[in-house]
Amino acid sequence: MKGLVLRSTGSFYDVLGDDHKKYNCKVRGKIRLEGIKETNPVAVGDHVEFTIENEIGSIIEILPRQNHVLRQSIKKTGHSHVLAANVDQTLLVATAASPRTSLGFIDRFLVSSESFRIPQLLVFNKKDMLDEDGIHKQEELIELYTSIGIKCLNTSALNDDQATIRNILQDKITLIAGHSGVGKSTLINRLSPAIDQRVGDISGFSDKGTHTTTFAEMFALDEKTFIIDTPGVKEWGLVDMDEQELSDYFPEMRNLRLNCKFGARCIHVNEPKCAIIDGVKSGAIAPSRYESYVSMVMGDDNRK
Ligand SMILES: Nc1nc2c(ncn2[C@@H]2O[C@H](COP(=O)(O)OP(=O)(O)OP(=O)(O)O)[C@@H](O)[C@H]2O)c(=O)[nH]1
Ligand SMILES: [Mg+2]
Ligand SMILES: [Zn+2]
Repeated sequence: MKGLVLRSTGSFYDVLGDDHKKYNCKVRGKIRLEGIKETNPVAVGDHVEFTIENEIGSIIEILPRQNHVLRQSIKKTGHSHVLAANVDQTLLVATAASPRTSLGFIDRFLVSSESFRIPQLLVFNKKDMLDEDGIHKQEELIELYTSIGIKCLNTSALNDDQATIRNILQDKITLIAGHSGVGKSTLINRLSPAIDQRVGDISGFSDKGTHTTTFAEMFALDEKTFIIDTPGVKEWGLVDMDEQELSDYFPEMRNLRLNCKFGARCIHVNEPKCAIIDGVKSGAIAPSRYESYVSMVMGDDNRK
């Protein structure tokens, strides 16, 4: 039978069969994947072929992927983890309230999705917790990210009805990511009363990064609309990319960089007649975005 992987715990998988029933599956034997060093071969969102014997399912094949979202494992260098496969868009839940999302984190997330050619959405949550100054700062951020072509929303997952977000999700598979405690599960519960994801209590997540959600899990909002809740992360490690390639994943730099004197060899850090550095001076590129770029190109991308 064919099915869709809804949840992975590392050794067991919940698979939604073509018969609309859920099966608990294991992986039988070794499943090979096109030369990727991954710590988990089967991912949420994978379409698989499986057999059932004595009520236990065995996944025997992963069908070709349209794409995947990889995260560099912070502990084991060189290893990456497939967060999900076959994703239509990614949605980052961020907040200027607690636990505050740094711009470095937002930019790493956007670059990562862009490198897998997956469109991104930014949802600024917990607006009910902001004072006037906070609201103003959040509006500036929305202006900045909207100007580089990213769809942004400002919300309170706790108080607002989520009709706008619901519309943006329609007929797509959306991966939802963000720090622990920003409100991913709260938002998901809001989107569908049938979903009842555990939500952390305010003191629980604090700064220790205790996760309430422990495994990525896919939920259906309707037959064609799926969302994937993921455990909160402290850092967004970038998967190998070279210096020259990085500026391609900053939409506002992509075209400008063609005018650099050193052309494709320019990494836009201290080269003369660099169109990107000029762009920062003229205001075409936001200083915070350039700062994120420099920290990524310098390779300290796992520390912010
Ligand atoms: N005031 C306020 N609190 C919120 C809002 N959204 C979520 N919270 C609270 O923030 C806390 C964490 O929410 P969760 O939904 O568990 O966060 P999460 O992103 O799923 O966290 P992990 O599963 O650990 O990654 C809970 O106490 C929520 O009630 C919001 O818009 N406003
Ligand atoms: Mg959660
Ligand atoms: Zn340059």
